[in-house]
Amino acid sequence: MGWLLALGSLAVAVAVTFGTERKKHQVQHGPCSYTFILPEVEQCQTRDFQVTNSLQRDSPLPPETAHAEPTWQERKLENLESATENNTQWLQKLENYIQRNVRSEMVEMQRNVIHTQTATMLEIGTNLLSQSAEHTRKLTDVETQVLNQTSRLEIQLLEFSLSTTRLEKQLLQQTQEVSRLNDKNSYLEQRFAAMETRHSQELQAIQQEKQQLQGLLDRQSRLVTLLEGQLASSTRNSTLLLRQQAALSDTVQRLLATVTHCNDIAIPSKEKTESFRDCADIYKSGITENGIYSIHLANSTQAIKVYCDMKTRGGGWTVLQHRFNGSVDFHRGWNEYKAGFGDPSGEHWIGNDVIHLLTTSQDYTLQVQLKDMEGNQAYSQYERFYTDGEENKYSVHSQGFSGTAGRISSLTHSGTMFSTKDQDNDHCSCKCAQMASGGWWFEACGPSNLNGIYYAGFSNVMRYNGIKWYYWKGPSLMATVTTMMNVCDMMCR
Ligand SMILES: *[C@@H]1O[C@H](CO)[C@@H](O)[C@H](O)[C@H]1NC(C)=O
Ligand SMILES: *[C@@H]1O[C@H](CO)[C@@H](O)[C@H](O)[C@H]1NC(C)=O
Ligand SMILES: *[C@@H]1O[C@H](CO)[C@@H](O)[C@H](O)[C@H]1NC(C)=O
Ligand SMILES: *[C@@H]1O[C@H](CO)[C@@H](O)[C@H](O)[C@H]1NC(C)=O
Ligand SMILES: CC(=O)N[C@H]1CO[C@H](CO)[C@@H](O)[C@@H]1O
Ligand SMILES: [Ca+2]
Repeated sequence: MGWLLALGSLAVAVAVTFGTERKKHQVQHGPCSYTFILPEVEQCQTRDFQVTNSLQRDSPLPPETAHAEPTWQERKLENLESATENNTQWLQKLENYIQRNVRSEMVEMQRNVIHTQTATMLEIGTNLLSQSAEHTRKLTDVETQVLNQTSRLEIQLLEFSLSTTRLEKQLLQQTQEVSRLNDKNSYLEQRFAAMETRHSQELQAIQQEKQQLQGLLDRQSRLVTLLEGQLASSTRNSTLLLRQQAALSDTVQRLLATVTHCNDIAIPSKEKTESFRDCADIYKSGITENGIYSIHLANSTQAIKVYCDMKTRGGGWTVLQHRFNGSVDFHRGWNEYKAGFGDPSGEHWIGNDVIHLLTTSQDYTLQVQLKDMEGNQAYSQYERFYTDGEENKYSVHSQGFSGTAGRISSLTHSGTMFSTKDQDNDHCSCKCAQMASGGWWFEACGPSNLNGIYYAGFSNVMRYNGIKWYYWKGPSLMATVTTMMNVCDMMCR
């Protein structure tokens, strides 16, 4: 193509340069004809004729040349002819060459071009095809996607519509429910109102009843206070009566005591008029016979019968306890030991209250006199002796031990409380008064018990519950003995 264009332009250039000049020469060579346009001779004045112009000089001779010498002209003509011939040959060669070359190259070129074009076109075509296929595929993809989306959207829409219908249904149901509930509610409200009215009526009735009851209660409480007042006054009346009765019985007792005392001491009415505190008092008044006398405890008008030992160690001993033949039972309870038992003329216990009152009214000495079956006698003495009152369980207090009945005191130490079979105040987990019998100042249970069981006759049997004064005779060796506890004031020391 490029070739054709170049040749075309050459031809045009030639035409432009010489087209308008005088003469045209045409050369026919095979199928190709070559036209040479040569300029007019008169225009070429120069002598040095150029070979390059020889083609243009291929024309009839200019008029100036015809006027020159014929030999030179002939030579020149010959030269021209050969040159023309050479040129023609050269041109032919050139032409041949050109033709050959041009043709083959043209063909080649055309073939090449066609090939190239075809390839290019094919390539382009395939490219286009592939591109279009790609586009088509993409388009299909897009389409499927769109379809997918659409279907999905449709499904969603369907679901939405379904759910919407469901929701609508539910809404409808709920609406129905709400209306039903409303109905029920109104029904309940009616019932509630009815109940309320009934309740308020009942409440009113109850309140009325309550008021009635309140009135009744008031009346009853008034009655109760009235009754209480009556009860209190009657109680006062009864206590008054009791007190009167007690006073009367006291008076009777005193009268009886006076009578018996008058019987006992009929003749020595001189001493009787005096009031004695204890046997020492009586002894000091000049009476030295053993016997039963009346004494008055401090600040008391009550007379107490006591046995007075006026012989032993100076005399004037007030006897608290005496045993000699076992005729009296000493296994007794708290109240009997408190009040005393037995007769002063026989075996007896003077009583814990009397012992307490007597021994705390002034200083007293205690003497324990003991005698065994064979007639051996011994004694233990305590320079100071007293007992507490019942509130302290008649605790014993003693000091200043001496005597012949053992080098160690057999009386339990100070502070030991009194115990009986019915009141356990000892320091034993057992009950000493029940084990050892009688009432005594048991510790746990201690080395003495002058109120144990009185066993008559000789015996080698160990008896835990017999009369005991350990540090004189050991445990329970005191069968058939005489015991006496007596007290005396300063006089007897
Ligand atoms: C739609 O696309 C989703 C993923 O984007 C795919 O899981 C599903 O299978 C596709 N559905 C259809 C019908 O092509
Ligand atoms: C209490 O005694 C008085 C007189 O002493 C008597 O008037 C009154 O009725 C008695 N009360 C009772 C409840 O017995
Ligand atoms: C007896 O009375 C006197 C005064 O009258 C008093 O000091 C003394 O403590 C009383 N004794 C007893 C044991 O009550
Ligand atoms: C004990 O002595 C008293 C007074 O002396 C007497 O009455 C009684 O009969 C005696 N009893 C015995 C068992 O000896
Ligand atoms: C005028 C001219 O140049 N003539 C030549 C033509 O060709 C032959 C042989 O090729 C030459 O010998 C001439 O001189
Ligand atoms: Ca005990």
